[in-house]
Amino acid sequence: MNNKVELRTEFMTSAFESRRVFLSQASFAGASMTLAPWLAGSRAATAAEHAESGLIVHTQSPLNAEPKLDALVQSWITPVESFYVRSHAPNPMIDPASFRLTVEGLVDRPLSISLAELESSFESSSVVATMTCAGNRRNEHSLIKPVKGVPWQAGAIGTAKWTGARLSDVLKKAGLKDSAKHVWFEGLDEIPKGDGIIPFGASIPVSKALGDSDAVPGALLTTKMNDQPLTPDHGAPLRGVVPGYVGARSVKWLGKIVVSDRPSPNHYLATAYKLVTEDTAAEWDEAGPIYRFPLNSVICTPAPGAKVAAKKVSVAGYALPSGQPGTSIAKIEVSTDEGRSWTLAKVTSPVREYCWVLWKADVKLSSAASELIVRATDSRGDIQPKDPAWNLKGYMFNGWYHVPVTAD
Ligand SMILES: Nc1nc2c(c(=O)[nH]1)N[C@H]1C(S)=C(S)[C@@H](COP(=O)(O)O)O[C@H]1N2
Ligand SMILES: [Mo]
Repeated sequence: MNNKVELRTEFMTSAFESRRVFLSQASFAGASMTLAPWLAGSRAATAAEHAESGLIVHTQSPLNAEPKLDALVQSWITPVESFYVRSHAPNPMIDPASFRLTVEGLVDRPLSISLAELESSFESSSVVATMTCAGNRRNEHSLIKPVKGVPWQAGAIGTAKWTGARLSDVLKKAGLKDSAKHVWFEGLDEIPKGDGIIPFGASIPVSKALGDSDAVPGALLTTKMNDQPLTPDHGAPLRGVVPGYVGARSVKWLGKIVVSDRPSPNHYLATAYKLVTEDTAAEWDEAGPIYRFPLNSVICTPAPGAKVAAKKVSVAGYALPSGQPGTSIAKIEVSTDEGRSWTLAKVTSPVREYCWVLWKADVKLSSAASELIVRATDSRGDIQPKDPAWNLKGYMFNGWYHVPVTAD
């Protein structure tokens, strides 16, 4: 089964034809056509539409864009139009009617599942979970020493309600063999790499795939984001979501699952997304793949350079516990004197495993020009480092977050 080829032919026919396919995707998913077409899932957004929604567009094709930070603290659940997009290739064109998810490898019964079967044969489950790119805050990391990659500010993060089938149920239906240790995900995108083209891929340990708790599935095969059909930018018609893991493990446009005795050989699991300090074969070989995201916190308002009332500055932001199971934010602190003294912030949102919290604090400036600083501590007692170690790809930056402001 090839999810793409037939479609490509159809798309080549004419602009009218391609429009028809997109619309069928939207109506399959029951999208309301009163929504803007790119939100209703009928097509990808243009640069102008993203700019209108306030996103900072780093690259248009593939789309890499993040919201301005003040948009992120408007609500605990991030609206889709304010949700960052990180894609390595243009959105693939997928016909939802002929789409099949295949499940193969170390299973008793290989599966080929249509979207309708996924909805009718498996119980639907929802989870609120934060998605964050391993490269979030790369621009600050690059102040230590510049690195390549999308220069993300602190907006490559968002929290959504994800809905779909539990991966564990699909794997149980296929029947895992005893030797099964890792679950590979493969996207339907086509990323130029060297002389060839590869899909985006990832894998997670079987223990995580089957590790559902009462509140949180180990991983979900999602068709909905915030109760609406997934948009093309976020992986329609099907994406994996792995709560607690960096965004790169939540594969968009998911077309294939392979169960294996080893981690995926795909470039984005086997090579990229590792913490190395030198580009040597020894370092790459030794470093394991990044899975869980780190503890983090960021000030979203005021903006850098803002003029504020020295007596009372209202500060707001997000804080993310590390993706370790059972971990939540324990303490968020703001300083105006370079970290000599700290004011406790108040959490203004629900507190959940694998989710950010939003917070607020009122502080006084200790001098006419000051930096606001935030740091968080989680329930494991881990505290954000003041200055984290540099790494070659600029991943996992979670140092104290600084915002320079001046008294009005
Ligand atoms: N197929 C596919 N899945 C993908 C990617 C991609 O380029 N292709 N990017 C990954 C990365 S690096 C991140 S951070 C998240 C971003 O998800 P979003 O664009 O929905 O915010 O998707 C992940 N899944
Ligand atoms: Mo990412």
